[in-house]
Amino acid sequence: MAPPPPSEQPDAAAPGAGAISRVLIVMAMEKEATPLVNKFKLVEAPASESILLRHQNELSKLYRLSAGVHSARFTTRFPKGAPWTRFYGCYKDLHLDLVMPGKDAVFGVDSVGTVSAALVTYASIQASKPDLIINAGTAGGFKAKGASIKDIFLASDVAFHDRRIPIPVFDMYGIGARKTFAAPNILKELNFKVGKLSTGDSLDMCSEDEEAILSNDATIKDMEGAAVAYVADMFSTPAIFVKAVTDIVDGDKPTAEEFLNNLISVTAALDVAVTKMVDFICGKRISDL
Ligand code: FMC
Repeated sequence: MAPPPPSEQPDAAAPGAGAISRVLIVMAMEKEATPLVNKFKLVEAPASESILLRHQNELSKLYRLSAGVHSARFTTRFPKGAPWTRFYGCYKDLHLDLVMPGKDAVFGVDSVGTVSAALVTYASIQASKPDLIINAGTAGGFKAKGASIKDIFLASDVAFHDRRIPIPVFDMYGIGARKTFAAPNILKELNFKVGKLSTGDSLDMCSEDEEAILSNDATIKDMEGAAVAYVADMFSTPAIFVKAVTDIVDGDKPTAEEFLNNLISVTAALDVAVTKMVDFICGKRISDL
């Protein structure tokens, strides 16, 4: 039988048996992602181009050059019309894909929130079959639970706080509480804080949300984490959630103002944290995390 085309070949050249080779980073906002795109020297996959074909070309070049050290495999293109963006590249022993839901077609702002996050996560898992997902982003923090501005948290659990369905069992489905993939060695090595993450589709917090967040026992609050976790679990892909605190939810400053004032400086802290994490992941197996 003829050998399969390069894009169908297994990642035989992965650094060590069982080592993590493909990492998918899911982020919501361009401002959060740009420093990481630069740091990892990722390049943008043009929306209109056939990703499959382009990667086959890249691969055959790589195979010619170095007997295939890296597979740049991303076997399905994003569908036409989706605003999702993808940056990719090799960093040390890893193939990285950094994806974002992109800009809203009508308003031109980052498509933050659960719907877009779930969609782009779904499409990216189908396309790249990552070994590991990192959902990185900003979050609000509760000072009553020990959060401060610029803290970096690894979420131990995720849940929703705005899916109220007061019917038995549907209520629990709505909350959707789940444990995240435990990464004790990342925590030990990188000294991040640990806390539960609560996700909802609003930046602000009404009293019903507050009650739900308290009952979720959350230390941090975002707009994507539990949605990414839902999709990652559906396809049995380990996912870790690294969140940097831009605003103190139970403080005295208006959330939107505090968020915008701190976004750039906190994003810098997030990028340092994600870089350290990716450096740690290099050459490790999932079970080493
Ligand atoms: N509440 C909810 N989300 C956020 C937050 C807060 N106090 N601070 N920062 C965020 C994150 C969300 O996940 C969004 O991606 C973005 O920042 C705010 O639109």
